[in-house]
Amino acid sequence: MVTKKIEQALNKQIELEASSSQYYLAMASWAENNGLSGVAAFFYQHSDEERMHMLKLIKYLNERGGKAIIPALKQPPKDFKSLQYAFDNLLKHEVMVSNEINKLVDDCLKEKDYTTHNFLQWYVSEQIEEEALARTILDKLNLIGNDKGGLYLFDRDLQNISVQSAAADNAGGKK
Ligand code: OFO
Repeated sequence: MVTKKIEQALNKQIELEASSSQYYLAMASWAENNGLSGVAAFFYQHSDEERMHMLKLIKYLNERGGKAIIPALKQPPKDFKSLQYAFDNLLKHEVMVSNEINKLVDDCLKEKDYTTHNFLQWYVSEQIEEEALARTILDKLNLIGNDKGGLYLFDRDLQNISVQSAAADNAGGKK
């Protein structure tokens, strides 16, 4: 059974994962409208993953005797001024989510909720991976600068990353 404090904190995290999913969906749609099909595939995939993160939390909270609340969401931005800007936001967003997960882990220790603490370790590792991926992509973008050929290859690379990650998920992967 989770305490009220942990129930509230998990519900806050459910909202954060749901809004991450919406946010990346907005980026996917923007990229698709700008002819960047690989980037769009990457963000669509990422948006799906965030939804899975949300579902995992909802199911866990309900199983542990808490009540998961499905949140209302704010509309994400319609436009992003550049690719750099979109990925910069992705990284900032992931760093913020990592900080929130860390706070949640800390709350679990204070409440002596070792079961939820254990459950959250998956999120801790996931955040490390997501931050690292966002940094790698930003480094690539910085290298490319305004080079059109580079941008074409970058878009193709992201398409491949999305296909691989979708295949890993379907093979019973971690997400
Ligand atoms: Fe849910 O992993 Fe990103 O935010």
